Amino acid sequence: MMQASKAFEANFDGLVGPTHNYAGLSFGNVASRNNEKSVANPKAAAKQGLRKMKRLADLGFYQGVLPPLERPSVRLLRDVGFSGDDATVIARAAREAPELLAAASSASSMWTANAATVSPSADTEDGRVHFTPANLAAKLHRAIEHGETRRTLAAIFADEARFRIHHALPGTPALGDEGAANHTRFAREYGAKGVEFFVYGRSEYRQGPQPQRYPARQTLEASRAVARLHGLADDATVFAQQSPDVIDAGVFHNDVIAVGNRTTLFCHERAFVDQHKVYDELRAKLDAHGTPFTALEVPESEVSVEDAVSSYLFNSQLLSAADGRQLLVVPQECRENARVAAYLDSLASRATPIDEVLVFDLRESMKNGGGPACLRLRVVLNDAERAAVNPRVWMNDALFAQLDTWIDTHYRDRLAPADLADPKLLAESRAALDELTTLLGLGAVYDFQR
Ligand code: SUG
Repeated sequence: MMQASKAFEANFDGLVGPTHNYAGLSFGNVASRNNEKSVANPKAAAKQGLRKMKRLADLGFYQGVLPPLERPSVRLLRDVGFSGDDATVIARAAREAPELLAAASSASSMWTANAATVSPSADTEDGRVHFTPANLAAKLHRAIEHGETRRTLAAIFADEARFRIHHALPGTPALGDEGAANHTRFAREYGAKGVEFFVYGRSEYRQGPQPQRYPARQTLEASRAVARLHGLADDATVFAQQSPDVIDAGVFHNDVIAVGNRTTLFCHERAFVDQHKVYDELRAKLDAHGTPFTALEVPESEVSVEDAVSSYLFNSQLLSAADGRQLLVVPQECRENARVAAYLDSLASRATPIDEVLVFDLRESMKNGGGPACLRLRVVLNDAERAAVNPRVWMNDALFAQLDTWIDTHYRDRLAPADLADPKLLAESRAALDELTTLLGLGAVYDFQR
């Protein structure tokens, strides 16, 4: 039996890459479709994300940075038959298959909640922190992330005695896996044994309700596979189905309708199939090791699912400060929706586990359906594990200043769909990433550096 050691939660945010754009690639993600073909501002996007990281680091949270992946992915374009030198490959793809060039150019790795599922060492059989990069099989532009993501994670969590980085599950519809966006962990303290909560959209082999309009990206079979790979005990896992109706309303990941932290689940009343049974199972499994559980449920009468999808109220970060207070980190859009703003204002006068609300402008990412929670990967680490993390990726004043200047040097402030055909974008992006690997001490993680 492992001793419960002192641990904390670190958030690793994805730095927005230089090719951030609006290509409308994610059917089922309402914001992605609504903003298709509008003009993006990669510089502003990267700075918005960076400011969130800095602010949370300043507040005393452990905040890390994950680098963007190499985009455009010339490798994808070659895999689908375009040939010649890199500039020719891009020119041919732009002419013959602009949608494939858009998929190859997406900066989607910024949403690191989809990078992997992570289980802390307190929960796993072998006492290591386990990572399974998500295959993201539902969307081409995301299905090309996991190999590079794995390489990045291995450069940051390199100590194999402490970190186990699996390969992604086979990328096929039966095993569609979207990573931590559909995974939540509850525990009394971060270092105590927890209960891991996996939410899926459909099952490949068992009959059950399915969404009719939009795809369910995560399967039960994938969630179970990840739990098995991580060596999680049956009495410390709960699997729940997301309600198909909310997927059809634009809830393409569970983190668009629910967020949890330690002993709190904050969610909409329509989030899950058999919602009260889900709470009961969570409560019972947590109670078995003396951990309390509170579900803070928001009723449709106060905030509709539609309001939740447009404001991203639940795509918030629920963070425990050092003094034990819980902070809810929400996007600006929550203040712009009158019902959501009223709900948030009412928290002050209600007895809830949320003590304070912090608001961030993340508009560039939000226009692609990525809020505060999408931008971060949670990794619970004890002191020894933290000491084993590549130290250069932790946010602090010096790294903030370096990255701010780096963004100014390398990023455009305007990127329209037609600009993806510009061969200069590849050179600019590689120059930026090359310098970034030095800033973050990552070594040669990108194909173009090997
Ligand atoms: O996979 N958007 C992402 C947003 C991911 C949000 N992540 C979480 N909820 N955890 C997606 O749908 C849009 C790209 C475009 O349309 O250009 C996009 O990929």
